[in-house]
Amino acid sequence: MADMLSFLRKVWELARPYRVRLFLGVLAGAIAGILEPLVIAAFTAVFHLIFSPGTEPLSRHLKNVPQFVQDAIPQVVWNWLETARQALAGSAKAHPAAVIGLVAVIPAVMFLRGLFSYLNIYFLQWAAIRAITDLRVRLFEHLMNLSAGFFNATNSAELMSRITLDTTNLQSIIGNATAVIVKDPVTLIGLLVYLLLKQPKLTLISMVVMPLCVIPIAVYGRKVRRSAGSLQDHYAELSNVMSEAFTGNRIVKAYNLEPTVVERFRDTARKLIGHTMRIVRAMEIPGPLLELFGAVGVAFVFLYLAFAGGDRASYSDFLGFLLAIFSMYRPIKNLSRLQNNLVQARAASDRIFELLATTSTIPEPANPKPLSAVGKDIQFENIKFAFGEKPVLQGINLTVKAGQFVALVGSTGSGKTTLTNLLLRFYDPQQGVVRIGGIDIREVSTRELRNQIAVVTQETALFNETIRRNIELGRLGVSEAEIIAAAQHAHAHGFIMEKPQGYETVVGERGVAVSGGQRQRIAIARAITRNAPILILDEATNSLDAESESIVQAALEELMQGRTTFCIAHRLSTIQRADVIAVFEQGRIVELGRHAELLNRNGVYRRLYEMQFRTEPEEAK
Ligand code: DGT
Ligand code: MG
Repeated sequence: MADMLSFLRKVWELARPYRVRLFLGVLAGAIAGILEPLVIAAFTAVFHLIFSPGTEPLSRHLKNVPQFVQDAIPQVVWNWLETARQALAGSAKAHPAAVIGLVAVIPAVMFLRGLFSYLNIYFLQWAAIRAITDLRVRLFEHLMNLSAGFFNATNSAELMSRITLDTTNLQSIIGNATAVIVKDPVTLIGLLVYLLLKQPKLTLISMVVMPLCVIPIAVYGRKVRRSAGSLQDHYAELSNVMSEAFTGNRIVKAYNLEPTVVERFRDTARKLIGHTMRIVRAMEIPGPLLELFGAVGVAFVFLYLAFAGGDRASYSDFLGFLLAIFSMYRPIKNLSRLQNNLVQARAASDRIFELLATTSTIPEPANPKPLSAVGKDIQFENIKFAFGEKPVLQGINLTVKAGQFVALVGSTGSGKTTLTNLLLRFYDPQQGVVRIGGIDIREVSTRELRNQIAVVTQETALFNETIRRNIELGRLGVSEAEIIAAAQHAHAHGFIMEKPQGYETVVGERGVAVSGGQRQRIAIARAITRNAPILILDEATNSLDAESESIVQAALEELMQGRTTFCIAHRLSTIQRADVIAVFEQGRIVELGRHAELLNRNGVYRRLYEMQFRTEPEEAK
């Protein structure tokens, strides 16, 4: 119960900016709810007037119309009703207009009820979709500010399903629920008051079985909650299967994995069946049960009338009574679903709010220091870092002077990329400090820090946009001339111009529409436009042929002028002129020095070097 309250409070927080429409929607719902008994009152009044206009005063005919409505009827209308009654008592043809007007009251009240029901749902949905859109944007924004570690640990397809599916669920459920939440209780109470006022005894008789209704509602509510949660999990899993299968479709094809993937999809999809059916049962069983209870109640009333006899009500009163009883089904049914709806909404929103509560493991400093990396040394002091148990980096001490060219070499998995990730503050080290110009990078806003760094990553990532845009993303708002100059430096201009659409070529999802080497050159152009004082090149030229590599290498070396550069390379030919070469082995820097020094040392570096240049070891000397 307390959970439910805190859930409703959160929903209210979301809806608060739209409270005016929300209020209008609630108001329209209340009016529509009140109009429901009035439809019946109007119906029975007209029925009574048509079948026994008699000589009784008008108020007798209107006895089913609540007093406050009667009081609100203006004298003109009253006179006109009286005219109609008299006409009906004699001949309807005497005053046809009055009679038609009288009968028209039924569609008129019906119209009003329909109109307000519509406004009720319209306004509430108006507020719901806006509140949900805000939530969606907030969720996405929140996720975008979470750390790299979070994205490593979380499945991206699952996140997508959170943002699209769970929020959509929440919206449709809230939309449905809000329509019910106001109108139906009002209708129900209105009808009940109407019935108790007019036919207290019959009403109570018909209600004896009503308490039984609580049972199915309570029983199914719990089941729905569990199934709704599992449904969401399975949908997330389904998106995951799909996203892997679609993005990895080349491997799926090459290895004939289609049946395997389809099988996995089928298994996951089938898991949805059981839970969906449980929800269907929970939603659909209470309805007919309630109708059954209602019918049993009415049957009791007939039995009472048949056996007790006595004060049998007049036809029209009894008609009104029956109409009112049957009109109560729909709101009761809706209210019984409401509980299930709310339970499902909570299951959907629990996850959303859970995500929103996730805090970044890379905290932003409260009072960030300004940072300009130009001319500043970079220091890694006694760094220790682990993703899990086993340290990926330990005892790292490395000072890089401003403008130096540092090469990080070493076997695969030895922690080179991870070290640059620490500089980018994708993660914080468990021990030790990274400083730029003496300032701990944790005291600088990540935004400002990353503004100082241009990076070409190992897995070149392009966005599914034009080449121009991909280059421009290095620094938003750069001029056309700069984009072209960057592309020329990256040795990309030539192949770009050969494409029919030139710079407007769309590179496809993750750059599939351009070759690996082209992708890499676009990424280098992007790094060039960034024009940042620190440069990280992680295997930046590994996809290029020897000729392009040497040209791009020349361009990169030009770019390195005056910038502090971290260059990770497996091909040692590209880093021989580095100011410092750091040799990594199992998370430690085992050798540090210039090319010639390291060769002379006869250690790890020399071994690596000789393996690559086995055919021409002479050259090394
Ligand atoms: P490379 O690119 O193959 O030459 O290797 P490095 O030296 O760039 O290796 P690095 O720094 O990417 O990875 C070092 C170790 O850390 C390796 O054992 C894999 C592990 N590792 C890297 N990234 C993650 C991650 O996101 N999560 C976990 N759990 N482990 C990671
Ligand atoms: Mg790497």
